[in-house]
Amino acid sequence: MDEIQDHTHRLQNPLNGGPQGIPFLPKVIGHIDLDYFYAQVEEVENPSLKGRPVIVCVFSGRTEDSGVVSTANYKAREFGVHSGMPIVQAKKRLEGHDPEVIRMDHEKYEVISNRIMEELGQMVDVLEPTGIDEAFFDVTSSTGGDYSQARRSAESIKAAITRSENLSCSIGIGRSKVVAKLGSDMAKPGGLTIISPETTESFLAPLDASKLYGVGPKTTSVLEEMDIRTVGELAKTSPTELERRFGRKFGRYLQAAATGTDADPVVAGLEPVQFSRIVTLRRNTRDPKEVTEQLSEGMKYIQGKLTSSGKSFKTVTAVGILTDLSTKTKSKTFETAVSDPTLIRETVPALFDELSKTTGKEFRRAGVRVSGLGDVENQTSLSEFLRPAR
Ligand code: TTP
Ligand code: MG
Repeated sequence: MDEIQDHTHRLQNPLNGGPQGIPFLPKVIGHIDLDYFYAQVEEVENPSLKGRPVIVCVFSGRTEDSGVVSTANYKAREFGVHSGMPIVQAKKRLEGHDPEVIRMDHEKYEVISNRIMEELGQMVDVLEPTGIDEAFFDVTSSTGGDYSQARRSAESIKAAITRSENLSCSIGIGRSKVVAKLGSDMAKPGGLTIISPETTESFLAPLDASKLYGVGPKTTSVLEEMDIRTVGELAKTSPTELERRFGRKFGRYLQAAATGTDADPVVAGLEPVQFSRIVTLRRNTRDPKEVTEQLSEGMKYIQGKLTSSGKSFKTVTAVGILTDLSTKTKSKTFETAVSDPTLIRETVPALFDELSKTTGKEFRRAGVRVSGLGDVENQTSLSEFLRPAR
Protein backbone atom coordinates (compact mmCIF):
# COMPACT_ATOMS: atom_id res chain seq x y z
CA MET A 1 0.00 0.00 0.00
CA ASP A 2 2.78 2.37 0.95
CA GLU A 3 4.47 1.67 -2.30
CA ILE A 4 1.38 2.55 -4.31
CA GLN A 5 0.94 5.83 -2.46
CA ASP A 6 4.56 6.67 -3.05
CA HIS A 7 4.23 5.86 -6.71
CA THR A 8 1.22 8.12 -7.14
CA HIS A 9 2.96 10.92 -5.35
CA ARG A 10 6.03 10.68 -7.53
CA LEU A 11 4.02 10.61 -10.72
CA GLN A 12 2.28 13.80 -9.72
CA ASN A 13 5.53 15.48 -8.86
CA PRO A 14 6.64 17.36 -11.97
CA LEU A 15 10.27 16.69 -11.13
CA ASN A 16 9.80 12.99 -11.57
CA GLY A 17 8.85 11.12 -14.65
CA GLY A 18 10.57 11.20 -18.00
CA PRO A 19 9.05 12.42 -21.23
CA GLN A 20 8.36 8.93 -22.44
CA GLY A 21 6.35 8.20 -19.35
CA ILE A 22 9.22 6.59 -17.50
CA PRO A 23 8.55 7.29 -13.85
CA PHE A 24 11.11 7.83 -11.11
CA LEU A 25 13.84 9.37 -13.23
CA PRO A 26 14.92 12.91 -12.35
CA LYS A 27 14.27 15.03 -15.42
CA VAL A 28 17.32 16.00 -17.47
CA ILE A 29 16.55 19.02 -19.64
CA GLY A 30 19.05 20.98 -21.70
CA HIS A 31 19.11 24.35 -23.40
CA ILE A 32 21.56 25.03 -26.19
CA ASP A 33 22.27 28.43 -27.75
CA LEU A 34 24.92 29.12 -30.36
CA ASP A 35 27.36 31.89 -29.55
CA TYR A 36 27.05 35.20 -31.49
CA PHE A 37 25.47 33.07 -34.18
CA TYR A 38 25.34 35.16 -37.37
CA ALA A 39 28.71 36.78 -36.67
CA GLN A 40 30.31 33.45 -35.79
CA VAL A 41 29.09 31.94 -39.07
CA GLU A 42 30.79 34.83 -40.86
CA GLU A 43 34.01 34.23 -38.90
CA VAL A 44 34.01 30.55 -39.77
CA GLU A 45 33.57 31.43 -43.41
CA ASN A 46 36.30 34.05 -43.27
CA PRO A 47 38.76 33.21 -40.45
CA SER A 48 40.76 36.40 -41.01
CA LEU A 49 37.90 38.21 -39.19
CA LYS A 50 38.77 36.53 -35.89
CA GLY A 51 40.01 39.00 -33.30
CA ARG A 52 38.42 41.97 -35.08
CA PRO A 53 35.05 43.51 -34.18
CA VAL A 54 32.40 42.06 -36.51
CA ILE A 55 28.86 43.36 -36.86
CA VAL A 56 26.18 41.66 -38.97
CA CYS A 57 23.67 44.27 -40.06
CA VAL A 58 20.25 44.62 -41.63
CA PHE A 59 20.39 47.63 -43.93
CA SER A 60 17.04 49.31 -44.43
CA GLY A 61 18.25 50.91 -47.65
CA ARG A 62 16.92 54.36 -46.81
CA THR A 63 20.36 55.92 -46.49
CA GLU A 64 23.71 54.19 -46.85
CA ASP A 65 24.02 53.29 -43.18
CA SER A 66 20.44 53.22 -42.01
CA GLY A 67 19.47 49.98 -40.35
CA VAL A 68 20.30 48.01 -37.23
CA VAL A 69 22.88 45.58 -35.95
CA SER A 70 21.51 42.05 -36.05
CA THR A 71 24.32 40.70 -33.91
CA ALA A 72 27.91 41.49 -33.00
CA ASN A 73 30.83 39.23 -32.13
CA TYR A 74 32.25 39.39 -28.62
CA LYS A 75 35.10 41.70 -29.68
CA ALA A 76 32.53 44.28 -30.90
CA ARG A 77 30.50 43.79 -27.72
CA GLU A 78 33.54 44.93 -25.71
CA PHE A 79 32.86 48.37 -27.19
CA GLY A 80 29.22 48.29 -26.11
CA VAL A 81 27.79 47.23 -29.47
CA HIS A 82 24.74 44.95 -29.32
CA SER A 83 21.80 43.54 -31.31
CA GLY A 84 19.25 46.16 -32.26
CA MET A 85 21.67 49.10 -32.14
CA PRO A 86 21.53 51.50 -35.12
CA ILE A 87 24.41 50.79 -37.52
CA VAL A 88 25.54 54.42 -37.37
CA GLN A 89 25.91 54.25 -33.60
CA ALA A 90 27.75 50.90 -33.74
CA LYS A 91 30.18 52.24 -36.32
CA LYS A 92 30.89 55.24 -34.10
CA ARG A 93 31.69 53.00 -31.16
CA LEU A 94 33.99 50.88 -33.29
CA GLU A 95 35.77 53.75 -34.97
CA GLY A 96 39.53 53.17 -35.08
CA HIS A 97 39.18 49.48 -34.13
CA ASP A 98 39.16 48.03 -37.65
CA PRO A 99 35.55 46.78 -37.63
CA GLU A 100 34.06 44.50 -40.29
CA VAL A 101 30.51 45.38 -41.28
CA ILE A 102 28.64 42.51 -42.92
CA ARG A 103 25.23 42.43 -44.56
CA MET A 104 22.93 39.87 -42.95
CA ASP A 105 22.41 36.77 -45.10
CA HIS A 106 19.49 35.01 -43.48
CA GLU A 107 19.37 32.22 -46.04
CA LYS A 108 22.91 31.17 -45.20
CA TYR A 109 22.33 31.11 -41.43
CA GLU A 110 19.12 29.17 -41.90
CA VAL A 111 20.78 26.44 -43.93
CA ILE A 112 23.40 26.02 -41.18
CA SER A 113 20.79 26.19 -38.43
CA ASN A 114 18.75 23.45 -40.11
CA ARG A 115 21.78 21.22 -40.38
CA ILE A 116 22.62 21.70 -36.71
CA MET A 117 19.04 21.02 -35.61
CA GLU A 118 19.01 17.84 -37.66
CA GLU A 119 22.25 16.68 -36.08
CA LEU A 120 21.03 17.58 -32.60
CA GLY A 121 17.78 15.76 -33.18
CA GLN A 122 19.73 12.56 -33.59
CA MET A 123 21.67 13.04 -30.35
CA VAL A 124 18.85 13.68 -27.86
CA ASP A 125 15.57 12.04 -26.84
CA VAL A 126 13.39 15.04 -27.71
CA LEU A 127 14.39 18.28 -29.43
CA GLU A 128 12.35 21.47 -29.33
CA PRO A 129 13.92 24.20 -31.49
CA THR A 130 12.90 27.62 -30.16
CA GLY A 131 14.78 29.92 -32.51
CA ILE A 132 17.30 29.96 -35.33
CA ASP A 133 20.17 29.24 -32.93
CA GLU A 134 18.57 27.71 -29.85
CA ALA A 135 16.66 24.69 -28.66
CA PHE A 136 15.52 22.85 -25.57
CA PHE A 137 16.21 19.15 -25.38
CA ASP A 138 15.33 16.27 -23.10
CA VAL A 139 17.82 13.48 -22.36
CA THR A 140 16.10 11.99 -19.31
CA SER A 141 15.66 8.60 -20.81
CA SER A 142 19.01 8.28 -22.61
CA THR A 143 20.95 9.37 -19.52
CA GLY A 144 18.80 7.36 -17.12
CA GLY A 145 18.37 10.58 -15.14
CA ASP A 146 22.08 10.55 -14.30
CA TYR A 147 23.66 14.01 -14.32
CA SER A 148 27.24 12.76 -14.87
CA GLN A 149 25.97 11.04 -17.98
CA ALA A 150 24.17 14.27 -18.90
CA ARG A 151 27.49 16.10 -18.73
CA ARG A 152 28.99 13.61 -21.15
CA SER A 153 26.00 13.99 -23.52
CA ALA A 154 26.35 17.78 -23.47
CA GLU A 155 30.08 17.49 -24.15
CA SER A 156 29.42 15.19 -27.11
CA ILE A 157 26.90 17.68 -28.50
CA LYS A 158 29.40 20.51 -28.24
CA ALA A 159 32.11 18.40 -29.86
CA ALA A 160 29.77 17.36 -32.69
CA ILE A 161 28.87 20.94 -33.58
CA THR A 162 32.51 21.94 -33.48
CA ARG A 163 33.41 19.02 -35.71
CA SER A 164 30.68 19.50 -38.28
CA GLU A 165 30.32 23.29 -38.40
CA ASN A 166 33.28 24.62 -36.41
CA LEU A 167 30.81 26.63 -34.31
CA SER A 168 30.83 27.10 -30.55
CA CYS A 169 27.71 27.01 -28.40
CA SER A 170 26.68 27.23 -24.78
CA ILE A 171 24.68 24.56 -22.98
CA GLY A 172 22.85 24.45 -19.67
CA ILE A 173 21.48 21.26 -18.13
CA GLY A 174 18.97 21.20 -15.28
CA ARG A 175 15.73 19.72 -14.06
CA SER A 176 13.47 22.26 -15.77
CA LYS A 177 13.46 24.51 -18.82
CA VAL A 178 13.95 27.63 -16.73
CA VAL A 179 16.97 26.15 -14.96
CA ALA A 180 18.50 24.85 -18.21
CA LYS A 181 18.08 28.27 -19.88
CA LEU A 182 19.74 30.04 -16.94
CA GLY A 183 22.58 27.55 -17.25
CA SER A 184 23.21 28.24 -20.94
CA ASP A 185 22.99 32.03 -20.43
CA MET A 186 25.57 31.75 -17.70
CA ALA A 187 27.85 29.55 -19.79
CA LYS A 188 28.22 32.09 -22.57
CA PRO A 189 30.36 31.98 -24.60
CA GLY A 190 31.39 28.40 -25.21
CA GLY A 191 30.61 26.94 -21.80
CA LEU A 192 28.58 24.25 -20.13
CA THR A 193 26.66 24.59 -16.86
CA ILE A 194 25.30 21.49 -15.17
CA ILE A 195 22.79 22.13 -12.40
CA SER A 196 21.98 18.84 -10.73
CA PRO A 197 18.70 18.51 -8.83
CA GLU A 198 20.63 18.62 -5.52
CA THR A 199 22.34 21.92 -6.35
CA THR A 200 19.34 23.64 -7.96
CA GLU A 201 18.21 25.55 -4.90
CA SER A 202 21.65 26.94 -4.05
CA PHE A 203 22.27 27.73 -7.73
CA LEU A 204 19.03 29.69 -8.07
CA ALA A 205 18.92 31.52 -4.73
CA PRO A 206 21.51 34.29 -5.32
CA LEU A 207 20.53 35.09 -8.94
CA ASP A 208 18.72 38.30 -9.84
CA ALA A 209 15.03 37.57 -10.31
CA SER A 210 15.24 39.52 -13.59
CA LYS A 211 17.38 36.69 -15.03
CA LEU A 212 14.44 34.27 -14.96
CA TYR A 213 12.90 33.45 -18.31
CA GLY A 214 9.75 35.55 -18.79
CA VAL A 215 10.69 38.16 -16.20
CA GLY A 216 11.05 41.46 -18.04
CA PRO A 217 11.54 45.02 -16.83
CA LYS A 218 7.84 45.44 -15.86
CA THR A 219 7.74 42.35 -13.67
CA THR A 220 11.13 43.24 -12.20
CA SER A 221 9.90 46.65 -11.08
CA VAL A 222 6.76 45.16 -9.45
CA LEU A 223 8.98 42.60 -7.70
CA GLU A 224 11.24 45.41 -6.50
CA GLU A 225 8.19 47.19 -5.05
CA MET A 226 7.55 43.96 -3.16
CA ASP A 227 11.18 44.03 -1.99
CA ILE A 228 12.04 40.95 -4.02
CA ARG A 229 15.38 41.10 -5.81
CA THR A 230 16.79 37.59 -5.91
CA VAL A 231 15.34 34.31 -7.09
CA GLY A 232 15.76 33.01 -3.51
CA GLU A 233 13.57 35.83 -2.19
CA LEU A 234 11.01 35.12 -4.90
CA ALA A 235 10.98 31.43 -4.01
CA LYS A 236 10.19 32.27 -0.39
CA THR A 237 7.30 34.60 -1.26
CA SER A 238 3.88 33.15 -0.55
CA PRO A 239 2.15 31.81 -3.66
CA THR A 240 -1.05 33.61 -2.68
CA GLU A 241 0.80 36.92 -2.63
CA LEU A 242 2.32 36.27 -6.05
CA GLU A 243 -1.03 35.24 -7.52
CA ARG A 244 -2.62 38.35 -6.06
CA ARG A 245 -0.02 40.60 -7.67
CA PHE A 246 0.49 38.84 -10.98
CA GLY A 247 -2.68 36.86 -11.57
CA ARG A 248 -3.12 33.15 -11.09
CA LYS A 249 -1.26 31.88 -14.12
CA PHE A 250 1.82 34.09 -14.06
CA GLY A 251 1.97 34.09 -10.26
CA ARG A 252 2.14 30.32 -10.25
CA TYR A 253 4.70 30.34 -13.01
CA LEU A 254 6.94 32.74 -11.07
CA GLN A 255 6.83 30.52 -8.01
CA ALA A 256 7.62 27.44 -10.08
CA ALA A 257 10.41 29.17 -12.02
CA ALA A 258 12.02 30.43 -8.80
CA THR A 259 12.08 26.95 -7.31
CA GLY A 260 13.12 25.22 -10.54
CA THR A 261 9.87 23.27 -10.56
CA ASP A 262 8.39 24.65 -13.79
CA ALA A 263 7.01 21.52 -15.37
CA ASP A 264 6.62 22.56 -19.01
CA PRO A 265 7.84 19.51 -20.98
CA VAL A 266 10.19 19.57 -23.95
CA VAL A 267 7.94 19.05 -26.95
CA ALA A 268 9.30 17.72 -30.22
CA GLY A 269 9.66 20.51 -32.76
CA LEU A 270 7.47 20.86 -35.76
CA GLU A 271 7.82 18.41 -38.59
CA PRO A 272 10.80 19.19 -40.80
CA VAL A 273 9.85 21.69 -43.51
CA GLN A 274 12.92 21.13 -45.65
CA PHE A 275 16.07 19.07 -46.05
CA SER A 276 19.27 20.71 -47.20
CA ARG A 277 22.97 20.18 -47.68
CA ILE A 278 25.67 22.71 -48.46
CA VAL A 279 29.37 22.17 -49.27
CA THR A 280 32.46 24.28 -49.75
CA LEU A 281 33.67 23.62 -53.29
CA ARG A 282 37.18 22.31 -53.85
CA ARG A 283 37.82 25.40 -55.94
CA ASN A 284 35.74 28.38 -57.01
CA THR A 285 33.89 27.61 -60.23
CA ARG A 286 31.02 28.64 -62.49
CA ASP A 287 30.69 25.22 -64.04
CA PRO A 288 27.29 23.70 -63.14
CA LYS A 289 28.61 20.20 -63.82
CA GLU A 290 31.48 20.61 -61.42
CA VAL A 291 29.16 22.02 -58.75
CA THR A 292 26.64 19.22 -59.18
CA GLU A 293 29.32 16.55 -58.94
CA GLN A 294 30.52 17.88 -55.63
CA LEU A 295 26.95 17.96 -54.36
CA SER A 296 26.48 14.31 -55.16
CA GLU A 297 26.93 13.16 -51.53
CA GLY A 298 24.66 15.95 -50.35
CA MET A 299 21.91 14.89 -52.75
CA LYS A 300 22.30 11.31 -51.61
CA TYR A 301 21.87 12.49 -48.03
CA ILE A 302 18.68 14.37 -48.94
CA GLN A 303 17.35 11.32 -50.79
CA GLY A 304 18.00 9.23 -47.70
CA LYS A 305 16.19 11.77 -45.51
CA LEU A 306 13.18 11.81 -47.83
CA THR A 307 12.99 8.04 -47.95
CA SER A 308 13.47 7.45 -44.22
CA SER A 309 10.90 10.09 -43.26
CA GLY A 310 8.45 9.09 -46.00
CA LYS A 311 8.28 12.64 -47.31
CA SER A 312 7.46 14.01 -50.72
CA PHE A 313 8.57 17.46 -51.86
CA LYS A 314 7.37 20.21 -54.15
CA THR A 315 10.38 22.47 -54.55
CA VAL A 316 14.05 21.96 -55.30
CA THR A 317 16.39 24.89 -54.69
CA ALA A 318 19.98 25.39 -55.74
CA VAL A 319 21.87 27.58 -53.27
CA GLY A 320 25.05 29.26 -54.45
CA ILE A 321 27.36 31.26 -52.21
CA LEU A 322 29.45 33.43 -54.46
CA THR A 323 33.04 34.51 -54.05
CA ASP A 324 31.85 37.82 -52.57
CA LEU A 325 30.02 35.63 -49.99
CA SER A 326 26.55 36.71 -51.07
CA THR A 327 23.97 33.93 -51.34
CA LYS A 328 21.85 33.43 -54.46
CA THR A 329 19.16 30.85 -55.00
CA LYS A 330 17.16 29.43 -57.88
CA SER A 331 14.17 27.13 -57.40
CA LYS A 332 11.90 24.86 -59.34
CA THR A 333 8.48 24.05 -57.96
CA PHE A 334 6.59 21.04 -59.29
CA GLU A 335 2.90 21.39 -59.89
CA THR A 336 2.18 18.55 -57.57
CA ALA A 337 4.14 17.01 -54.69
CA VAL A 338 6.61 14.41 -55.94
CA SER A 339 8.37 11.61 -54.16
CA ASP A 340 10.92 10.39 -56.67
CA PRO A 341 14.30 11.64 -55.40
CA THR A 342 15.97 11.16 -58.80
CA LEU A 343 14.12 14.33 -59.78
CA ILE A 344 16.54 16.23 -57.56
CA ARG A 345 19.53 15.04 -59.59
CA GLU A 346 17.74 15.88 -62.81
CA THR A 347 16.74 19.38 -61.70
CA VAL A 348 19.81 20.63 -59.89
CA PRO A 349 22.28 21.00 -62.81
CA ALA A 350 19.84 23.20 -64.77
CA LEU A 351 19.24 25.37 -61.71
CA PHE A 352 22.97 25.92 -61.21
CA ASP A 353 23.30 26.63 -64.91
CA GLU A 354 20.70 29.40 -64.63
CA LEU A 355 22.22 30.68 -61.42
CA SER A 356 25.65 30.84 -62.96
CA LYS A 357 24.28 32.72 -66.00
CA THR A 358 22.31 35.26 -63.98
CA THR A 359 25.04 36.05 -61.48
CA GLY A 360 27.99 35.81 -63.85
CA LYS A 361 30.16 35.01 -60.83
CA GLU A 362 31.96 31.95 -59.48
CA PHE A 363 30.54 29.81 -56.68
CA ARG A 364 32.56 29.31 -53.53
CA ARG A 365 30.02 27.10 -51.73
CA ALA A 366 26.95 25.36 -53.08
CA GLY A 367 23.93 23.63 -51.65
CA VAL A 368 20.70 21.85 -52.46
CA ARG A 369 17.43 22.14 -50.61
CA VAL A 370 14.09 20.41 -51.01
CA SER A 371 11.05 21.97 -49.41
CA GLY A 372 7.27 21.89 -49.50
CA LEU A 373 7.46 18.55 -47.72
CA GLY A 374 4.41 16.37 -47.39
CA ASP A 375 3.62 12.78 -46.51
CA VAL A 376 4.13 10.38 -49.38
CA GLU A 377 0.97 8.39 -48.80
CA ASN A 378 -1.15 11.51 -49.15
CA GLN A 379 0.47 12.52 -52.39
CA THR A 380 0.40 11.35 -55.92
CA SER A 381 3.56 9.40 -56.60
CA LEU A 382 5.56 10.45 -59.61
CA SER A 383 4.72 7.31 -61.56
CA GLU A 384 1.02 7.82 -60.85
CA PHE A 385 1.34 11.45 -61.80
CA LEU A 386 3.03 10.66 -65.09
CA ARG A 387 0.75 7.74 -65.92
CA PRO A 388 -1.48 8.80 -68.81
CA ALA A 389 -5.10 9.21 -67.85
CA ARG A 390 -7.33 6.46 -69.14
P1 TTP B 1 20.90 35.37 -29.87
O1 TTP B 1 21.16 33.94 -29.51
O2 TTP B 1 20.04 36.18 -28.97
O3 TTP B 1 22.28 36.15 -29.99
P2 TTP B 1 23.68 35.67 -30.54
O4 TTP B 1 23.67 34.23 -30.91
O5 TTP B 1 24.11 36.60 -31.62
O6 TTP B 1 24.65 35.91 -29.31
P3 TTP B 1 24.77 35.08 -27.96
O7 TTP B 1 23.77 33.97 -28.04
O8 TTP B 1 26.19 34.59 -27.93
O9 TTP B 1 24.49 36.06 -26.88
O10 TTP B 1 20.27 35.46 -31.31
C1 TTP B 1 20.60 34.56 -32.36
C2 TTP B 1 20.69 35.29 -33.68
O11 TTP B 1 19.46 35.95 -33.97
C3 TTP B 1 21.76 36.35 -33.72
O12 TTP B 1 23.03 35.84 -34.07
C4 TTP B 1 21.22 37.32 -34.73
C5 TTP B 1 19.72 37.19 -34.62
N1 TTP B 1 19.16 38.34 -33.87
C6 TTP B 1 18.69 39.43 -34.57
O13 TTP B 1 18.69 39.42 -35.81
N2 TTP B 1 18.20 40.50 -33.88
C7 TTP B 1 18.19 40.55 -32.51
O14 TTP B 1 17.76 41.54 -31.91
C8 TTP B 1 18.70 39.40 -31.78
C9 TTP B 1 18.69 39.41 -30.27
C10 TTP B 1 19.16 38.34 -32.51
MG1 MG C 1 22.90 32.76 -29.63
